[in-house]
Formats: sequence, structure tokens, C-alpha cells
Amino acid sequence: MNKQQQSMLLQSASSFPPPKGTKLSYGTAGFRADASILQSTVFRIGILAALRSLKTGGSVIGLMITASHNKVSDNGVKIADPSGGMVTQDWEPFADSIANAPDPESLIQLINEFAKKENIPLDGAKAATVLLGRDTRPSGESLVKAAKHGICSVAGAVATDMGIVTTPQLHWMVRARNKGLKASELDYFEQLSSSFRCLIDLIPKKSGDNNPVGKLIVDCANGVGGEKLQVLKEKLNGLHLEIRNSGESGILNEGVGADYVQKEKVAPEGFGPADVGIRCASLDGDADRLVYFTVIPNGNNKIELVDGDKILSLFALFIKDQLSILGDKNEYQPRVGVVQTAYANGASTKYLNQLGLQVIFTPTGVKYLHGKAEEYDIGIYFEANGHGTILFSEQFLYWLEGRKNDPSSTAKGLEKQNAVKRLWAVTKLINQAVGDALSGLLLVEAILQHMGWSVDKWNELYHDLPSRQLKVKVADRSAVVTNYAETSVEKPPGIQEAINAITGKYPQGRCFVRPSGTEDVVRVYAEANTQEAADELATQVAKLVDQFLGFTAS
Ligand code: 16G
Ligand code: MG
Repeated sequence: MNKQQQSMLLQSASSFPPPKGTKLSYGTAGFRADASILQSTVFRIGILAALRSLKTGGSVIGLMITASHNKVSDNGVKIADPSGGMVTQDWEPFADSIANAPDPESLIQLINEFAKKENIPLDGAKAATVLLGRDTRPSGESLVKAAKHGICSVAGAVATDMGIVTTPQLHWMVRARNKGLKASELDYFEQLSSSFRCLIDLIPKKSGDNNPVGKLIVDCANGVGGEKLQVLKEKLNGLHLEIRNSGESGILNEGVGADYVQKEKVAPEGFGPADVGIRCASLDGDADRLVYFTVIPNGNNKIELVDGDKILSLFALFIKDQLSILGDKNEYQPRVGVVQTAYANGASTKYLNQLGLQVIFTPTGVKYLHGKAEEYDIGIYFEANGHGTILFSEQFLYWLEGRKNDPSSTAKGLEKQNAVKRLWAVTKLINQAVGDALSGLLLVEAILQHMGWSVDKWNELYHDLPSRQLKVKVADRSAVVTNYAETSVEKPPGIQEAINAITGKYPQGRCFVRPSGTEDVVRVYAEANTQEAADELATQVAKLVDQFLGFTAS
């Protein structure tokens, strides 16, 4: 690092002292904490983003300011790599160490060592670009400023502020920029709306079928999804959409949003008896999660939840149907993989297996699921909480494009040609960078219209096993070490045997515990043949966790 660079960093770092007495960690999805203590972290992650751009030969890197479904006073920061996916896990330890460096001098020493080790040129001769985005949190504006200071204190680095965007929009833009594709927000809306329209136009005409699925009401968690969905709505016809909780009056994520709806299994604020029977959906605060639900009649705000597993199943079924229309055994056969986590309802895994699909499990967190899905020609991944997407390999896209443009292929039959066009439209509609509630919602809607299905019909694909989630406060959650995609606890010794002994008492019982990556708790998930049994199993295992790890455990 030359003298000029060193003094640039020293000067700016002294304006962003780290909070005293708090240790921050990159976690499952970036840093998250009360917004008031994040200035220094965001500034330093701005530096990291610029270094990442230099390291990747000047590729565009994304920096998103959001705390997703967490409360409005929280905020967070995460980095998108040139592919649009999460930053490589190799850099997370560096993120942790610079976030916690006690003063500007030690920060600069860490940067210097890392730049040397990674061969990152720090002489200002190379350009670096970082795209910035933020959700609607009031703290976002000043945190973006802190990020800009960090980025601009690396010589040659430029920050481009995209303003308020959904997390998946920023990831999409990063990916598009690096691929040399159209990458503005308008391009995003154009691509989604035109591929949606294409799927609708390709629906086989059935007599008497006139939009059998009716209107959709969307709870936007009082977050960024509201204003963005409004833009999409104006571009779309063929979709009867009502937008609620778009943030004009209510509070972000308070009694609203996908996380609340999925975990509490109740209707969000602003929904009630008048909505019984109508298809409803919820986005989370930064619009990267999506769940559907219906309000149950006389059910005290209870809902029938249609979660990420069901969205995954719908997508998998549709893709499989289209591939089987193409069906030629002599032709190229794409490898299809479905990726879930231990939170996936057992009934969904059984259903997917019955469809003949290969189901793979990874630990919780998009970076794990996404990485696994990339190994397939068509990799479909979803967490039960509603985060997921479909990834297509370059080889599959190349093949599909060839089929789409092959003049002789019409001779193979109109329906085959249409199946190719549908798959092509799906590759354009569904966000290839990261799970995206808006693009996921349009794909669900297009498929329901294609099938002529109501939400109830969709929900009937299989019946969820009753489940319960609990969280337990413990002295040190890092004492819990899991393996086999979080289905088994390795440490502390003895706890897994005890969990097995309790679980064995419940018909169709399944239970696992894992340390949260976003909260200071250990989570318990239980499933069994009745709700009472699932509740009891979860409670028993939560007690066990407390005995082994609670504040009074010896
Ligand atoms: C984050 C993850 C999500 C995961 C959740 C688990 C991303 C973009 N988001 O929200 O995938 O399900 O954390 O939280 O990776 P937990 O570790 O607190 O249970
Ligand atoms: Mg989110």
C-alpha cells in the first residue's frame, strides 16, 4: 500500500470509530445489529467491497443495506459477488476481523496483510465499482453514506448508489452489469413483466376457462416490496392484484410480512374475515422471501399457510411437466436437482421424491442452498421460509436457445415448441442471482393460471405434517455444533442421543436443534403426526437444550 492510500484510509477510518464492547460477526446473511452501532461496520465493509472488486479484476460488486425481516430499528449490510450471489465465504473471516479492529491503525494493518496475501493491487492504478442499495429503513440513508466513505477511501474505487431497491434487485443488477446485459431498474421491471406476459400468452386455450384463479392480495411487510410491486402492477395486465401494507402507515415487519406469517401462522395486519377464501401472499421487508396463505373462516385470524416448500413443489412440477413434453429420450437430458434444508416439511420431501426428483439437503442459509443448486442444469432451491429460486446452467441455456431458434423444431410439434418457449420465459422471469419475492410471485401466478388452479388446489399437492418451532436462550450458542445438514448435533456430546430418545416416542416424529445464525438463540424444530405431538416434542427438546446449555447448566 502506498503512502497516499494509507493516509486516505487513516483519515476516513478515524471518522468511523467502532462501537465499544460489541463484537460483530458476518453471520448467515451479513452483519445485522441495532442500526445505531453499524456506522463503522458499514464503512469498513465498503472498503471490503472495493477490495473485492479489485480482486475480481474490476467486476461490479454489490453492497446492500438491509436487515430484511428484522425490526425497523435494526439494520445490516451484506455483499454480492460478481455473479450476483453472496460474497465468497472465504472472505467472511476478513469481514469479521476488519469489523472488529479496535482502531484505524490495526484496521490498516489488517487490510495491508490481506491485500498482500490476496495479491490485491492497492496503488490506485486499477478501477473498482460497487453498486449500493438500501431498503426503506430510515437509518439506511446515513449507512449508505458510511459505505460510500469506505468505498471511496480505496484509490480507484467508485460507488454507484441505486437508491431504495429490494435486495434481489441489487443482486440482479450486479449480475447483469457483469454479464454486460441491460442492468437498470427499468430493465429489471421490463424483463419480469415481458417474461410473465410470455408465459401467460403460452397458456393452452381451454374452452370456458376465464382466469379461474381470481384476485391476489399481497402483504408487502410495510417494506420496499410495496412500491416496487406497484410499478410491476402498472406494467402487467392479466393479473388482478391488490397491494396492502405497502408502508404508507404501518411499521416495517411489525405484525406483517413473510417471516411473521410463516412463523406465527396467522394473518398479517390489515387482513381479516373479509379476505376468507382469497389467495393472499406475503413478502418480507426486503422482498427476498415469499409465502402464500388463505384466511380460514371463523378461525380467529388463523391461516392456511402455503410456504416455500409448496412454492418449490409447484415450480418443480411445472418444470418437470415442460421437460416431459420435450421428452425425447435421445436428446440432451438436463440434470434436475431440488435443494431443501432440514426445515422443509417432511411431506414436501416425500412429494418431491414421488415426482422422481433428486432432493438434496444443505444447512440453513441461502449461500449453502444456492451453491448446491448451481451444481445442476436446473437447480431448484427453497427454504420453507420462502427464500428460493431456480438456477439454470450455461449448458442448459445454450441448448434451450438452440431449440428455440431451430427452424425445424416446429415440425416436432407446436406443444414441444411451446414448452421450449415456456422454459425460456422461466429462465428470464426467475431471478438467477438470488431468491426474489417479486419474480417468484409472478412465476407462481403464471403457473397457477397455466394449470387453472385455485390456491386450495395448489395447497392440496400434499398435506404438511404438523410442526412447531421454538427458540431457547442459552449461555453460548456456539457450543452447539451440528453436522449432516444440521440434522444431528455433534456437540455437546450426549444431546443428540437424548433428542433421539424423545423423538422416537412420537409417530412420524422428527426433530432437530441448531444455533441461529442471526439471533442469539438455539432453534428447535419438531414435526409429528398431530399438532399436539409436534408441540409436545418441541417443548420437550427445548427443555433438554436448556438443561444442556441454559444459563443454569453446569
Ligand atoms: C437469513 C438467511 C436465510 C435463513 C435465515 C436463518 C439469507 C439471504 N438469509 O435470513 O436464508 O433461513 O437467515 O436464520 O441467507 P437463523 O439462522 O436465525 O435461523
Ligand atoms: Mg429478506
